[in-house]
Amino acid sequence: MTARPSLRRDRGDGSAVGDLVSRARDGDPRAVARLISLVEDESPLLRDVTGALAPHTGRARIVGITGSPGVGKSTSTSALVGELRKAGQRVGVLAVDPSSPFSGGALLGDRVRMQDHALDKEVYIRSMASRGHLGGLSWATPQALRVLEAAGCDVILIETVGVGQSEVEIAAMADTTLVLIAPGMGDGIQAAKAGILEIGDVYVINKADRDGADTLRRDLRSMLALADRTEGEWKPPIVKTIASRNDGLDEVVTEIDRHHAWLESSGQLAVRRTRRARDEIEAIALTALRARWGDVHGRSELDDLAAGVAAGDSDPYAAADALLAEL
Ligand SMILES: Nc1nc2c(ncn2[C@@H]2O[C@H](COP(=O)(O)OP(=O)(O)OP(=O)(O)O)[C@@H](O)[C@H]2O)c(=O)[nH]1
Ligand SMILES: [Mg+2]
Repeated sequence: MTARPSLRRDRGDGSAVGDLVSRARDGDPRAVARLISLVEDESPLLRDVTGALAPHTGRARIVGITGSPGVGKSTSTSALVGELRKAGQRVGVLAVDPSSPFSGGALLGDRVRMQDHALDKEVYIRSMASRGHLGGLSWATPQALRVLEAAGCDVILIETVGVGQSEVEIAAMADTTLVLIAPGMGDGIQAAKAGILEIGDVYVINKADRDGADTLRRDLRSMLALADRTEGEWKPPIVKTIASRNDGLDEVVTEIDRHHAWLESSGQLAVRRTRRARDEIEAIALTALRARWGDVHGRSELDDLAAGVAAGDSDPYAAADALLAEL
């Protein structure tokens, strides 16, 4: 951990933030780390930070990596970083753990795995936890992405730990979502359950060194053919990899590139990014609203209104209107 000198004395004028952002843009990893910490800590400087970052965002490709625990996400992420570095790309990695209240702990193993890239100045690696934020990941992750974009990352990989809702949330933040499955994990059935048939842009059958990879590929292909996918004519490819041996990741990169080209030519890139901005604005607004609601709720207004409704002096709609007028 790097020490964090206080920024408090600079609160309000934003000059410390401007300095941090320009250092981050120059590729200073400590400045990048500090900016992400400001995001995580919900610093009062956040408005200044996002304001200063805005002109430098919108260029990176964002790739989400999801899949069941142990399927090989971290191994694949590390191998992908290697491939992308070969192509001269600056890479950001955001490992997001929605279930952990602490960043780092659960992802320690991943950090060790990522050590191949620890000394590469063109790679930023950061783990984040939602820490029980109101609005959780939907609010914090996009801001961390902005920091990495401003730092000049060409590609940002988001690895999520966990299943279900978080996978869908991450998919909504990515331009391209990779869904990893592996033979022998009961993934054939899980796939349909978790809704991953709808979110994948590229499917990766990892651990292809194990028995059952071809069967899994066949099953997945027929399930995908039946799935109700709405976004145009993109047919998600299925790639086989052995991430632990660095095998097949070049093909994954090719498919990510092909998907990106399709996103651009079909107009879907703009659609997805606008939708993402919408979600982001909504998450920020709802978080603010909840905070204000908490303020109102904490006072006695609600109790008074409730007593009035219970006594028949008022109706609940009028009471709700009165409460909203307070916000
Ligand atoms: N046989 C085989 N093992 C692999 C392959 N890829 C990864 N593994 C192993 O599978 C285990 C889990 O890999 P991780 O990359 O940590 O999986 P993960 O999806 O990040 O796991 P969580 O973060 O816990 O959800 C490790 O022991 C890897 O070495 C592969 O292609 N073949
Ligand atoms: Mg992992």
